[in-house]
Amino acid sequence: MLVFDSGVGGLSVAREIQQRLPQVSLVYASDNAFFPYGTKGESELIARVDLVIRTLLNRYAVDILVIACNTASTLALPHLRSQLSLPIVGVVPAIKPAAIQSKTGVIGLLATPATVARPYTHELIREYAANCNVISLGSSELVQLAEQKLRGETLDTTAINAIVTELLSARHADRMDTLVLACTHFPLLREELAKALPAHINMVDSGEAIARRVDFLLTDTLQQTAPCAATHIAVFTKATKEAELLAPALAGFGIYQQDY
Ligand code: DGN
Repeated sequence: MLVFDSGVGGLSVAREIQQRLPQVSLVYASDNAFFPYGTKGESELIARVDLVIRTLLNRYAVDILVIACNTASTLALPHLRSQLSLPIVGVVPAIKPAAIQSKTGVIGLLATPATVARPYTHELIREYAANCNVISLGSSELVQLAEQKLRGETLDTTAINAIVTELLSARHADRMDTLVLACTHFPLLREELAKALPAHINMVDSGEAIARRVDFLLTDTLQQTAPCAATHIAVFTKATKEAELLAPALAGFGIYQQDY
C-alpha cells in the first residue's frame, strides 16, 4: 500500500491504517521537494502528483493507493482515477460525518486555503451539509506547525491560539459544536487545538474512516496472501536534514531520500 502526502500530515492517516491493519506493508511517501501543496497552481499540482505517484508505482509493488492529502485529493482524484487502474482512496474533508454529529448545525472547517476554496469542498457542503452553517478557515501556518512538531521543535502556541480565535470570531461561531480537521496535518496538532478550543467543540477528521475503507478494499487480497512480516518504508522526494529529524516520528520505518 502507498500512502502519499506533500509532507508528514499523511502520517495521521497512516497511523490509523497501521492500527487497524498492523499486518499490512506500507510505503509512506512525502513529497517534501514540492511541499507545501496549498500554495501551488492547480495544473502544476496535478502534473506533480501524477509524476511522483507514477515514479513510486514503478518502484514499489503497490496494491492500493491512499492520497492522504485533502489539498491533492480535492483536486487530482478524478485525474488519477482516469489514469491509474489500482484502487485509489482519497482523503477529503469529513463534512458528512460532521453534519451528522453536529447538534447545533454550526460546523467549523479548518483546512489549507486551497482546500477551503476548492469546488470539490463546496460540493461536499452542498451535498451533505446544506442545512448547516459551515464556517471555513484556511490556514497554511498550522501545516508548518504540524511539521515542526514532528521534527521535535518547540511550538509557538500563540499562533495556534490566534487561528482558533479567528475561527471563533466568525458570525454564529458561538454555536459551533463540531470542527472538521480537513487537512491531514491537523490531527497531529489535536492536543494543541483541544487546549485552544472551547471544551464542547468536537473535532472530526477522516483518518479512521479511511482506515475502514482500506480494510474493506484489502480484505480479499489479504485473505489470499500468505502471512509475512509487514515492512514500513518512508520515502522523501528530496534529501534534507529536516527529513532526518523526523526519524523519531517514523520509528519502525526504513527511511529513503530520493530526488524526484
Ligand atoms: N496535508 C495536506 C492536506 O491534507 O491538505 C496539505 C499540506 C500542504 O501541503 N499544504
